[in-house]
Parts: sequence; structure tokens; C-alpha cells
Amino acid sequence: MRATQICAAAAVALLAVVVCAGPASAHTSLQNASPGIGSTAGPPNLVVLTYADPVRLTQVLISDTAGRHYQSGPSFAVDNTVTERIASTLPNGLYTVAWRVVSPDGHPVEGTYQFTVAGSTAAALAPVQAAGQTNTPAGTSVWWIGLVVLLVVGVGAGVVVVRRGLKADADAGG
Ligand SMILES: [Cu+2]
Repeated sequence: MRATQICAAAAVALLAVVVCAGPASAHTSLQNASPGIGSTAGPPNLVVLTYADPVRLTQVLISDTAGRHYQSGPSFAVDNTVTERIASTLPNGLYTVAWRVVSPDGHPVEGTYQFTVAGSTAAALAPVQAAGQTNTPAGTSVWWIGLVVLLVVGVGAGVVVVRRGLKADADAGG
């Protein structure tokens, strides 16, 4: 009985550690960015982000102050470096890069930074979002919904297995 209680406490503690170490924790970190963080320069063709560790499942969104998105296709990661193409010449203005990556330890990390484009020849209000291009929802919720779904499915599967085991025992005993 005591061993069971200790195991349960350990399981709860482990779950608490996993849940508390949320996406905001710095499991890896952004080391360098191009265009530079807070920089002002001509329109870039690419956003290149360099992290402290190799990253995977990367996502980079590039948006202007009106919320229009300028990234072209999915980002791609090679070791510590993530690259995102830009669909067209950016007009002058302030842009936000929102990134999300998964650390080597499996934890998602995300952040944003801004840069300014100056000296561009592109028209200021050019409609740049291609038809069919979808914007992903902002925020961290997608990761946690996925985790919660996995936990619920896992618990449900466990309950089914336990019930089947009890039924089998009852059938064998009767
Ligand atoms: Cu971590």
C-alpha cells in the first residue's frame, strides 16, 4: 500500500515537472537572426534564425502591422539554423517574425522579434497573401491541446485495458 502511494506521488511530481516546464522556458534559445533583431535595412529575401541547439518542427511567420503574412512555404531547419523564404519584396514598414521550434529535449520554444524595412521599391499596400495560404492560430495553445489530447487518449486506453483485465479475471473465476 505504501509503495503504491509513493509511486503515485512520484508520478504526480513527474507530471508537475513536465507541465510546469512550459513553452516559455529557455530549453534552447535564439542566438542570431537575419534580418537582425530591431534592425532597419532593405527588404530581405529570407529570414534566417540561428539557435543554441539543433531544432526541429520549426515554424516561422512573418507579418506586417496589418497582420498580412509574408512567409513563403514552410520553414526548413538544418542543425541549428532555420530558414524561411519571403514571398515577395517587402514594402517599407515594421515586421514581426514569430517563430516556434522544438528543442532537442522535445520541448517547444517560441518567440517573436521585429525588424524594419526601409528603402523598398514595393508598393506599401500590395496584396501579398496568396490564395489558399492559411494563417495558423497565434499563441501557444496548439501545443498544449495536442498534449492534453495525448494524455486523455492515453488514460482512456489505460482504463479500457484495466477493464478488460478485470472482466477476463471475472470470467475465468465464474
Ligand atoms: Cu526542455
